[in-house]
Amino acid sequence: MPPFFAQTDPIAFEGKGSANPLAYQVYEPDRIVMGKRMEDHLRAAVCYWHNFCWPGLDPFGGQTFERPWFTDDMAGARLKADVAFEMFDLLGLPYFCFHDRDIAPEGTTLAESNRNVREIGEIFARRMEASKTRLLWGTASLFSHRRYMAGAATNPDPDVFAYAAAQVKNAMDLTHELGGENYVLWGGREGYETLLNTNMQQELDQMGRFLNLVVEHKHKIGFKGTILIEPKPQEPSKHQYDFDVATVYSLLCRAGLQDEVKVNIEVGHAVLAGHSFEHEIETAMALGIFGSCDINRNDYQSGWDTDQFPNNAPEVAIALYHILKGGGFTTGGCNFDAKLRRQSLDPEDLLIAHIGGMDTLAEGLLGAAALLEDGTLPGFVEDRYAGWRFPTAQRMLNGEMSLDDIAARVEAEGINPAPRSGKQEYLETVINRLL
Ligand code: XUL
Ligand code: CO
Repeated sequence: MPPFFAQTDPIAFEGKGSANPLAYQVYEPDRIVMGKRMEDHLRAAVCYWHNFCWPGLDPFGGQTFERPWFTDDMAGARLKADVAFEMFDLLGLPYFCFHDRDIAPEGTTLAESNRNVREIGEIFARRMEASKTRLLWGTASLFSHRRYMAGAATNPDPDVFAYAAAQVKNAMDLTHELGGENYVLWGGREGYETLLNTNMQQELDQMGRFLNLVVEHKHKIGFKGTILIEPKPQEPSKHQYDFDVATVYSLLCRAGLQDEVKVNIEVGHAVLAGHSFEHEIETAMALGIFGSCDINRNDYQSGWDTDQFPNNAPEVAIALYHILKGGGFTTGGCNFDAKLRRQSLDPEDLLIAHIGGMDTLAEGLLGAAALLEDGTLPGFVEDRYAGWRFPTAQRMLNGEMSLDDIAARVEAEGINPAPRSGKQEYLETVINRLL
């Protein structure tokens, strides 16, 4: 096969002064930041769907990209797999992610679809022997085919639930065999369009059982990776049951899975939910369910999912500050769930987009490290809560004191708290000084 990209040498680090768009300016995989290699901090992944499957359509126009593998058959799927690994190797990034339907066409039966997926899985296994790129996560598309228009796990038809479960089993088994480090569930249609035709309690019961089936299967096959749910508030469903991190936590508690499943937080989904990305990260950290990130950028005006490549380093720095402060990634990483704009037609645009995204992540990592190493921000927060270290405060927190006991103490000691400044503007100047 002739190469798809004109670029044949792996993308090199050339430093900040370089005007070469096909070189990293900041991302140096081996550079040590806070005792760890950049690559190991960021654990970046290339996604299959936006790069190799999305044809460039929008609601008003069709395909803009012309790719030789857009043939909807197994020959195209094989070519696509080869080009994908060509790109992974050029970028030198450590991970990739895929949906089952990204990698192989749907057959006329599930058995045929599964065989198609497995055949491409064999190509992946072979290519991974010669490539440094590993699998961050696999997933199943339970939202594209019309059978899923009313949901997969939450479909009113139990046969759709069964079909989805069978599809997930195949995708999980393949993810496990390829050494995937996580398995993701994004429930694009696990929600509803109108309550006029929806039994919400029934659908939540179905969703809880489906998640338990996935976790049971994970243990059965000995998959050591993390099961992740990716929250999103709307689109394609009008109302989704996995709206944001806090809503996912309630779903997990309802299903008894809060210690088994974590979240894959996407920047754009946080924005669509009316949150900041760092709010979602910190919520997950506080609830003990932080897993992984889909790194991208969303248009702040549009109201839909724009999946742009990140290019705002200070924003990324603040998010990574919260991730590093919480201990960093374990099995998770930064998956570029981002796509080119539909006018960016050239093969090299795929490379340039990832290089720019990686440099933004690397710059953000350096910023996050600066915030942590300076210590002003974490120190300020620690100080703000210092009163809780005293034994009387601890007794209020650990349940040793009742409302009566606390009220009696306030009276006996004449407690009359003096408010202290939150110093937001000062802290914002610290951010501006360091980033
Ligand atoms: C959709 C989305 C998905 C998930 C995987 O908005 O983010 O691509 O990341 O299904
Ligand atoms: Co995503």
